[in-house]
Amino acid sequence: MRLVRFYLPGVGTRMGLWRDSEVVDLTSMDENLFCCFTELLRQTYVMGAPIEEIVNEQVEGHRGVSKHYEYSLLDRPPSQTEPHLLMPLKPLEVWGAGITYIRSRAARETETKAKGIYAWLYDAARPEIFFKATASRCVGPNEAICIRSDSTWTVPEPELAFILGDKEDIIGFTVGNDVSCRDIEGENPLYLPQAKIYKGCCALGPSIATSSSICDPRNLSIECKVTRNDQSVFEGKTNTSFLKRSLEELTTYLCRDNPVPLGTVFLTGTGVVPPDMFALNQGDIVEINIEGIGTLRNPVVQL
Ligand code: DO4
Ligand code: MG
Repeated sequence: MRLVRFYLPGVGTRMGLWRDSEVVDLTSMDENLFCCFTELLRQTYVMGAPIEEIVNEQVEGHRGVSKHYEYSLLDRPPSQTEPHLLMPLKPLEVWGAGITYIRSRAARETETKAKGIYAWLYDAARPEIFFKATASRCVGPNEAICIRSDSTWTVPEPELAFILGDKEDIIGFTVGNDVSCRDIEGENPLYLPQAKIYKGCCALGPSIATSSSICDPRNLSIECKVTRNDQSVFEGKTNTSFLKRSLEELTTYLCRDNPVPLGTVFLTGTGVVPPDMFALNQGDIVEINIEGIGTLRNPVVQL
């Protein structure tokens, strides 16, 4: 099951069930239950039922009277006057894991002045985990991701992201773009928060695919494409089977003595890094597709 959030002019924010080419308006069925993803998540614990059961019951009960929208008509730039997709949830916290793919280890070793630390980290028992963003720094589908004004080497990082419930359980998955400044992190690893956390540093969406709808999260293809002036300037792909650490291992380290809020998003690291001479430019379009979740598309803005 894939859930989205979208905006309808004159009506407001809605939650939707994305089925085939259309989105069913869930909020019109129950405004309280479907006011946002975190509230729905809270209700799963109150009602003792999984998300799918709660949603399916509502959809069944409103058969023939529910409102439907074409997904392709929602998947467009945000505007006050047109319906459009929104970030599927507004997480209080977004965390990231690093150096979880051999490709990331290699890229980081090339860019850093602190040679050896990433090679060491890749094999260490404790993973790299860093605070990435709050909802206000994140953007949804078709919203602008940003290049810091003091960076000349910013790149997309296409990552499988998962959403945590209240018992360290994985509720669902989304596509994450851990936009990062390679020049700032390369100068000194202690600059990592500045390379990672700023306005428009993270994109999430387009949907939340519930855990039961993803057969094997360790076998998903991730594809990334960057378009500049209508021409493809970078294409890369990986598969989550190359992820070095299990999702459980990452979750255990994140949550150890660190109570994270319900609906926390965790980015699992990148296995796609463009060649070293590549940097994002103002006006580029970044598209990331993860099978079973959808394509997250964002334009790039230079701050
Ligand atoms: O320490 C650098 C962060 C690496 C990262 O974000 C990744 O591997 O995805
Ligand atoms: Mg990353």
